[in-house]
Amino acid sequence: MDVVVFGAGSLGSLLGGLLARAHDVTLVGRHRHVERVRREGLRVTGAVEATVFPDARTDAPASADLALVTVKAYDTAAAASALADTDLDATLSLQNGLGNERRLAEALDAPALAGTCTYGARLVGPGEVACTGVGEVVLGAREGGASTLADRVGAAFTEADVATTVADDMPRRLWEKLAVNAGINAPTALARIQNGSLLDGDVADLTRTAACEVAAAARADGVDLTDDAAVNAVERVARATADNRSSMLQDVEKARRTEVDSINGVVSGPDAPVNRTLTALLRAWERERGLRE
Ligand code: KPL
Repeated sequence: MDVVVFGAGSLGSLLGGLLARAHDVTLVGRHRHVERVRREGLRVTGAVEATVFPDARTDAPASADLALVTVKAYDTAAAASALADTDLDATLSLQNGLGNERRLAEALDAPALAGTCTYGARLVGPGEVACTGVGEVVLGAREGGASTLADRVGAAFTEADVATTVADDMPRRLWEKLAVNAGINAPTALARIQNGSLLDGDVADLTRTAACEVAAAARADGVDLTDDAAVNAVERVARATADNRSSMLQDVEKARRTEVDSINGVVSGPDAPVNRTLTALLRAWERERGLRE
């Protein structure tokens, strides 16, 4: 399969590197990283070790079977317009937040699959990405149900030894992932702590409540996500990624805009005071640093 990874940051580079073991991969990313990959290949270190030689560039190629979109949620519209002239059979969003695949489907002339990913990744520097935890990619039709396209993409990922499940309940899984990110990302970013530190102490309640508020919003949207399921999911992921620094903590440490709008901000109404507070605090931090209006 011919795969273009649009957004060769940490997760995009890791997945691109893993997929390049079995497929033709093009990484689209920033100049310095792309230049190094072109000259010396991409080194995957940590829990998986490999050196691969994908194509690498700063703009979208003319065609690909699949565009794997891994940009930050707030860059999805820009990614879609950059891919507008690429001849594609399908896109797969592996991003935080809700609605990314809908945005891709609306903007591009190719079906969009939805997905979640629990692999841990850290961009060590140009040309090197560390796998900080072997997780799983789950992908499927964005509105749920069976999909031969999802089966085909899932088989291609499996062929490259990327642990992958094809699921027929993506809407529920995306809401559950939102509950996990709502409970982990903002608290770790604000308190500057690793994911595992959320499991005990005062902040554990905050994490659980943020996840339950997301579960309530999911139910209001017709998705069957119980509070228990949301709490179990957030605790399971915090335990499995205990030593990781969440993507939002990494953003804050690098003084970059966060994805709070697409995570806690999705459920920041009057019935969700914890998510509203977390959103307000991170937005204030971004505003003070000139990262948002
Ligand atoms: O997706 C993540 C993120 O950091 O964005 C989790 C699952 C919380 C792992 O750190």
